[in-house]
Formats: sequence, structure tokens, C-alpha cells
Amino acid sequence: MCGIVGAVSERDVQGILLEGLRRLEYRGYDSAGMAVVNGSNQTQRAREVGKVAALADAVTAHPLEGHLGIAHTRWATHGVPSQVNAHPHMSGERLAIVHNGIIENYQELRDELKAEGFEFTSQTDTEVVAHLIEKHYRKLGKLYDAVKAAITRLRGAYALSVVHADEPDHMVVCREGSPLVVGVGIGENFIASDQLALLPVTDRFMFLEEGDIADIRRNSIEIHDREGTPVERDITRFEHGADSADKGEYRHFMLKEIYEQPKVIKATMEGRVTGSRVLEQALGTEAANLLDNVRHVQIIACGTSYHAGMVARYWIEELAGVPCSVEVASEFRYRKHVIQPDTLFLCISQSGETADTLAALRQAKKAGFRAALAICNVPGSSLVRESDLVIMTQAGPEIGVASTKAFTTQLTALLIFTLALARHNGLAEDKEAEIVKALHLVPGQVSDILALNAGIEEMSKAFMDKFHSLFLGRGSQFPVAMEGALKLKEISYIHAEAYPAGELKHGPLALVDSEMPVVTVAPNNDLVEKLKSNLEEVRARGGELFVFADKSAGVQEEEGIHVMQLPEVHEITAPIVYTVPLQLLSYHVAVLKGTDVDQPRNLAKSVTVE
Ligand code: HGA
Repeated sequence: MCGIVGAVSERDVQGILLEGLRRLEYRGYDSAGMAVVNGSNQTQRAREVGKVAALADAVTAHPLEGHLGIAHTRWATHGVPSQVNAHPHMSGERLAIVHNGIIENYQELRDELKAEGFEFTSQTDTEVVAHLIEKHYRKLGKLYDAVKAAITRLRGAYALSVVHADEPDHMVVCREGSPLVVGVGIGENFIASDQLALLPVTDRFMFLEEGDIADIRRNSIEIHDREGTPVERDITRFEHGADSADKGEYRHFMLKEIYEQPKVIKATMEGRVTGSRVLEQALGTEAANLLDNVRHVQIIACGTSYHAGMVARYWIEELAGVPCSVEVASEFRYRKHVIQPDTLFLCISQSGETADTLAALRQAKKAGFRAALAICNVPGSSLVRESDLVIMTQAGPEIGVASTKAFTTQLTALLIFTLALARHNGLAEDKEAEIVKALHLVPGQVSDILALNAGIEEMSKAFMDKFHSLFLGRGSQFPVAMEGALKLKEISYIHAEAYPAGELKHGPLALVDSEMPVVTVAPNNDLVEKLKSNLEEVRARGGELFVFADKSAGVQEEEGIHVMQLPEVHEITAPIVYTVPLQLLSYHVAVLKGTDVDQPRNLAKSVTVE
């Protein structure tokens, strides 16, 4: 999603803005621009199509000099990537604005403002906000009051930064549904979508909260919350390097990445959902048109991403009522397949360079699929460049070879996609709201699971001397069981097999004895009673069960059944939450066995070979 950066300083801000944009380029790179209020109190603007380098060339040739400025790198949602649609947008010659997000009611506002005489030069939703603020500015005479009044009319998601040449000593910023951080300097202050943009100029940050509006000056930062109450937000210091290439306080990258999940799941939702709705344009300018015409979804992926695709199949068929097939890329690419008309090709890869997935995508593009959608974690990767639509997961760099946060953010992105598709296929508004609300609870629920770490570590001791294990799940928890088994195999080298619980008596039950631990995930859904019978089948054969169960599911700790009670979770979002204890279980088993957790034998990250 787009990146914004802003600065108010005693020094010239052009260089700060450009460097900030370079660092934000992973968030969008179809065009870039900046606006600077110069020494003669004029707003000057430069905008270029393409990467930040094109803007850098333009402003090197014709510098924008001044002490107050805002800048933007765009990933279009409304209006094609072009110079006129690039940010900053202006109303008149003096007010400029950058925006990250989507204004859902932009058409209604645009009609209204047009009728009042405002002239539009772009197709974006953002320009509407520029004119709306200008309209209030003419009445109220203060930029802060104008922004405050204007945002009461906005529906959707936004982070905004606004400057006006009549008030050359400050910018006004606000956020609702899209990220915004204030960088605190000495005699200068900054704002950006992501603190990484500002690391060359400060290491002190204030994270604005939903509904906050802030007045940013060289020597002051004044913040009001949604109710208009003055508030202080804590200043946190960025630990250099702690965020990605450094394990920080953690013993392994994998553990650090497991613990990052609440934050990155939230980041993957940002700008894509409101409190009760999915913003489908966050999937791209062409999303609405495309989703209207999708009659079938073909998911292709490898490894952990394949398991994410398998969960999505349950969601897509249940919520959107659209048939969905899932296949591993290395199989799909080497067989003849029949393509149903109007099939969306959906490929999932953490790195965006997975050789088999890429090859399948390239084939698919020739084979007559309606369009290709990629779910990916690495901006600028081949998969991202070659797909028609992209949903970036915001997991950040994943260093541990065994994927953890990439998986749960893929699930988050897939659920958002499913809801957008489902809306085009008749999903009721209240059902969408129920699921979006449940999705908002996921980061907190994952934190609750992380708090159970010590108990899971204790449980892991029972696996240390075992050679085999079974993982069981039903419905959308079956792929979660598969992912749990894969984690255990990858890092502890214990043979683990996943089965749909109902398949147990069709073969694998023959393997069950006291040497074969059986791990089961049991959320409280309509399959839980059936699952309980499956557990009895195991117990009757002397098998030892390790059950991760919703505390309201009624699974009791007994001889041979170890139960870890988990918080109550909505049935649809349960696969995201239930993955986490299985990650922790594998992690602790691997640590006890002394394997190389982050770089397990024979494996590599980003599988760029067949
Ligand atoms: N809706 C605005 C901003 C898009 C955005 O935030 N993308 O990530 C536009 O289309 O310009």
C-alpha cells in the first residue's frame, strides 16, 4: 500500500523526503511525488510516473526547496497510474495532500464538490479530500480545523498529511485504518507510513492511534483523539537492526517471527478493512470489475503457502459460493488441465520467486485464465511484477526457513480476498461485518496464545524421543493440521503426517500406539462432536493425545488426553489462530532435540529452483 512521508524542519526537506520515499518504495511504485512549501510561501509540486528514481531525477533537475514538505509513493486504487493521478493532490495552488488508503464515499463527495464549483483534475478518491479540506478552510480559516471538519465526512481508510502555503510552519496529519507514525526530532519533526522511512533522521517514534489527528510543527506535536481530547502518545525508540536482520531478545529468528504475528497480521489488515467491511479497491483498481466476473478460483502454491491455499478453499466455497481448486505448483505445471471459463488464477508465495509457482503462473497466463492474483510478501518480486492483481502480506522479512508469520499473514490476506469475492456473490452485509469484526480480534487472540508458551513448551517434552506423530483436524482445520505436521518435520526431523480426522479409521489408526503422539486441533465448530469420537478411537488404542481445543468445546483432560484450552475464536478465523500453538510446539521440540531451528538441514528459504 502507498507510502507517505512528511517533514517540517529548519533544513531543506527535499533530501529527507526523497530518502524516505526510497525506503517506502516497497509499499507502492507506480508513481511518486512531493510538494514543498518554499521560502516565498508557495506550494511547489513534482510528480512522476514510475519509481522514486524518476522523481529523484526530476527534483535534481528542478529542486523544490523549503522547510515544509510531504511526499508519496503510490500504488493506485482509484484511477490508473499516471502523472495526474499521482500524489500530492492539490486544491487550488496552495493546499496539498498525500493519502494512503481508500475513500469509499468518494463519488458522492465528488459530485457534491463539483456542484459547488470545485474542478477535478484526477480520477482519484484522494483529490476529493483535498477539495473538501479547502472548502472547510475557506470557512474556518485554520488548516487544523478544516482537516478536522473534513474527515467527519470520510468513509473508508486513510492516513493523510496536509500542508497549506498560508500556514508554512506546520502540517496536519490524521489516521483511520491506515498506518501513520510521527518521527520526533530535535527542532524538526517528521511523519511517515512506516518508521523505516525516517531512520536516517530520527530513532524516536510516536505511533498515532485510530482516529488521531495531529498538528506537527518544528518544535511541537499536538495530538487529539477521535473525541477531540488532547492526548499524549508514548515515544518509543527504534532499536537499530532489531526489526529484521537481528534476533533481538529471541534465541531464534523463528521464535521472533512467531511473536511478531499479532503485529504483522494487523499490518496486513491495515488499509484493507474498516471496522466492518472489506475495502475491495485495496485489491487494485481493476478488482471490482474482475471479482464480478469470477466463476471459479484455481489456487496454486507450494509448501506452507499451499496449506494457506487449502484453508482458503474452505472459505471461498463457504462464503463466496464459488468453486475453488487447490493444487501444488509442481504438479499443476506438468499435467494437462481443463480450465473452467472465468477462472481466477491465484498464486501464493512468500518470496514471490518460488520457481514452480512462477512457472505455473507463466503457463496460466498463456492458458486463458481470466486474470492472475498473487499473494506475496516480497515487493518487486517476479510474482508481483507478473500478476494482474496483488495482495502484499505485510509480514516483513522472514528469516527462519520454516515459515510462520508468512503463513498467518497469507491467511489474513486470503480471508480479505474471500470477503471481497463473496460480496460480489451475495454475502449479506451483516455476515461480512461479523467476520471482519472477528478478524479484528485475531491479533489479540494470537497474543493470548503466545501467553500459553510455557505450557506448550512443557507439552513438547513428550515428543522429544518419538520418531513419528499424527496430526488431525477436520474442515478448515485439516490444512492447519497439515501445516503443524510440516513444521514438526521441517525443524525437528520427526516424521509427522496429517490426516482429516474422519480418515483415521481408514488406515492410519493401524499405526496408533503409545509411541505415536497424536496432535489435534479442535475449535468449537459443528464438527467438534465428530472429532471427539475420533479422539476416543485413538485413546482406545493406547495412543497419547495432545489436543488444542476451544475452551467452550468441552474437551476434557483425562488419562491419555492432554488438553491445552484456547480462547474462544470465530469459526472462520480459527485456522489463523490455531496455527500458532502448533508453531510453538514444533519450535520447542526442535530446541529440545538441539536441531538447527532457523536453518534446518537440506532446506532453504525462497525456493527458486524446481
Ligand atoms: N486511493 C489512493 C491511495 C491509494 C493507496 O493508498 N494505495 O496503497 C489512490 O488511488 O491514489
